[in-house]
Amino acid sequence: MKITIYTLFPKMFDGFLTNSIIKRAISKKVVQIKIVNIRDYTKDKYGRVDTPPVSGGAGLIMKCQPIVDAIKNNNGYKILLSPRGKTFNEDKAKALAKKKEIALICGHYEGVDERVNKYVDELVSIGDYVLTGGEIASMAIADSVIRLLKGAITNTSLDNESFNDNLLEYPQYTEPYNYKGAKVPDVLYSGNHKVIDRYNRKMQLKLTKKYRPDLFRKIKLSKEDLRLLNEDEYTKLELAAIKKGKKYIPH
Ligand code: 6GU
Repeated sequence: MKITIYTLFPKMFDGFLTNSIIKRAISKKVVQIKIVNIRDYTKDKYGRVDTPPVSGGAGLIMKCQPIVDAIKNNNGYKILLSPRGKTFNEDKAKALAKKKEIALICGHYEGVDERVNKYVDELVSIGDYVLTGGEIASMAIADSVIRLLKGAITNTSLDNESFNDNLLEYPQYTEPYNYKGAKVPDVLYSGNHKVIDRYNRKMQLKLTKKYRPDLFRKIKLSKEDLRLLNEDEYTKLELAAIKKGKKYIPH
């Protein structure tokens, strides 16, 4: 895949391009990233790329000409980073990861001349807050897309992670068993992968239900999922039943 990022601040990408996974993806030719300085395309006699809006008012608005000329010969799918755009998510990352070429165009927070919009395919935001520019948003998008590309990371890392099937990731632990009184769940030492898988699925369901009820509502729960969700409840009821000398039969 080829990703071209158009920006007035190319230096902001130095760290991004030299971090381990992105750097490795570039050297393995999984992705080709080009950073283009929009300023190189201005035809303004004073070299301006932004000016105050025609109606007056605060801030500098990015001009049409440098942006449009910079992206003119790019045949990729063009995204203008803008707080007004549709909010980015993992499904969008997956859709973009299928494309051969994408262009990410970074705007100022004060804005971009409205007429640039018709030269791009889509406006995208990364969330409901305002950044000083589209640069960090473009890095977030590029990062999430690159890690989905074949060969960028080991594929097993992609299987059980947050947002697959609208489920959050299950908790993971490292040694020691007991850290300041907080213990690793014993089941994870059982060596029984069926039991561990079931436990992890249950934790995914419970954590998503608790922390992201909006995602939880979208999950198509299987009978087994419902059973897992109710398991602790049954155990409590079961114990109560046993205490009373009865056999508890869940239904
Ligand atoms: Cl894409 N740009 C800016 N300036 N702010 C944002 C954003 C984009 N997404 C969220 N906030």
